[in-house]
Amino acid sequence: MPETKRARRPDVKLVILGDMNVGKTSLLHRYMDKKLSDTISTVGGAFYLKQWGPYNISLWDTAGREQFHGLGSMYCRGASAVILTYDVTNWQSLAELEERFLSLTDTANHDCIYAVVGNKADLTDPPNEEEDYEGGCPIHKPHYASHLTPPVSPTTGSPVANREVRKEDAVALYQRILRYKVLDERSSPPAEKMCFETSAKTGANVDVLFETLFDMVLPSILRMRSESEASPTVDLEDYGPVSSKQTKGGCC
Ligand SMILES: Nc1nc2c(ncn2[C@@H]2O[C@H](COP(=O)(O)OP(=O)(O)O)[C@@H](O)[C@H]2O)c(=O)[nH]1
Ligand SMILES: [Mg+2]
Repeated sequence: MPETKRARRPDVKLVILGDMNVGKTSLLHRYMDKKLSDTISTVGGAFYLKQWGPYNISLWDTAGREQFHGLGSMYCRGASAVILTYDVTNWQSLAELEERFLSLTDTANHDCIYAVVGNKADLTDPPNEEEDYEGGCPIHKPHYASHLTPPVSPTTGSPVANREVRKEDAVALYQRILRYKVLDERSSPPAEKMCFETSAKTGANVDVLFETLFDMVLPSILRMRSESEASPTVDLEDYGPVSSKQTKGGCC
């Protein structure tokens, strides 16, 4: 088979899920283009293809908007890794992962791995003062006793740009995900490895996030290859109306 044709076949699928505005598209842009581009609202979904060693990994962006929500489970079908993304300054965005997005992953592979990612870490106040990004997993102390009472601006009455979600909350969600998936905590990747805090704005932890997952899905690629030696992987054309950058149309 010609190399150009082979290069277009994704070996494995990674999907990024989460509420609107948490920074899913920005994280993908930051990783793929090494910059924070002006993002436009994602319609339906879009994907990138990343070559990782001899393998091609498709990275699927999704729309967090309600009207495209039904597409989420379609995008998760056959996924080997799912990034569940929230905004560290928005408690509700973490709650939504469990309430709305986790069930969409029912169509993912049985050996799918899950990462819980808190984006916009640059907005925490004071910025990253108590955090250490070394090693991919930031460690920080909570800024206030209860995440249920986020700080409120005295002038506007709206929450200030500050941390509303603690790392412990994300770790607890990861553990609930393992239970939901009926996965054994002892044989699953540990929460400390699978919970990240990132900034698509500064790039903090973004490469570490994606590349940790790429390395972790390699066994899944080998398994799928050995299971279906005879049947080829799905060609990009098979994904229907989605273009290699952005969908044009919406959905019901
Ligand atoms: N400060 C900050 N803003 C971000 C970050 N990531 C995304 N944004 C901004 O948040 C908004 C929504 O980002 P977008 O990637 O479109 O979110 P999506 O709806 O989840 O795809 C945009 O204005 C981004 O510039 C980040 O890490 N830090
Ligand atoms: Mg988007």
